[in-house]
Amino acid sequence: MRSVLWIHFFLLKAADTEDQQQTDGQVLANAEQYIKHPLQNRWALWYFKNDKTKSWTENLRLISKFDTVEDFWALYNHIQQPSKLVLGCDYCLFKDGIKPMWEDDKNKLGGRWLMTLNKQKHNDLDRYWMETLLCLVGESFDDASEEVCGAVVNVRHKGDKISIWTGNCQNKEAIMTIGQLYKERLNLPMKAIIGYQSHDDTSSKSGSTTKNMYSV
Ligand code: MGP
Repeated sequence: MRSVLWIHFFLLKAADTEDQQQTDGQVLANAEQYIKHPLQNRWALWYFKNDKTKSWTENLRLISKFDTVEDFWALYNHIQQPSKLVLGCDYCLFKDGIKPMWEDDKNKLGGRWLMTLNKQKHNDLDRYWMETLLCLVGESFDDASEEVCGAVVNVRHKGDKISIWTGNCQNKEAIMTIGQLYKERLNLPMKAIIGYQSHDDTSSKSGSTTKNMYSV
């Protein structure tokens, strides 16, 4: 939460400074201008390109890492919004050191809160994804933020998906806190239900759906 405040603070400060420069006509030596604002964690952004000639792992590429508010926005503004990606592509934002795959030690006992957007909701995709990124880099889930490993957006013909991955699917209390706060942050209607599924169930599923361990 503190970091989200920093984000807003930074934006206000930037506007402030611009005004000052315009009125004074001179550049003030303001330390605030030069110090980047640290995030609680370092994050890595990954991109998945659906090339059928390669394996799933080969299609996953690290784009960049960042650990300040300023570098987050620089990266965010530099890359395509999810809605502009080719169908079959993903972005993944994970804490540095955790690969965005079920097999990573930090993910293998975990699962994900999964939001599936029907096709009419494609226009909301970018807004939901930005809010998800802000929840992560802003550590918005109180102590339960520790449980967060990362988030994924899948751009798919059958309906886009956004998920928040957590480290241990047995940590019900933290998972429920994350789910409830996430739903509030996305401003989803009360009647909209999102479900949490373990990676174990997702990776071994035989049909098209995976059973929910929890829902909010
Ligand atoms: P997907 O990209 O998560 O969802 O998984 P999609 O495309 O909507 O497909 P669906 O099965 O959910 O309907 C697609 C496929 O990518 C999976 O069936 C796996 O073969 C592969 N895959 C996805 N993930 C997240 C992993 C992973 O973490 N590890 C490995 N090895 N393969 C994965």
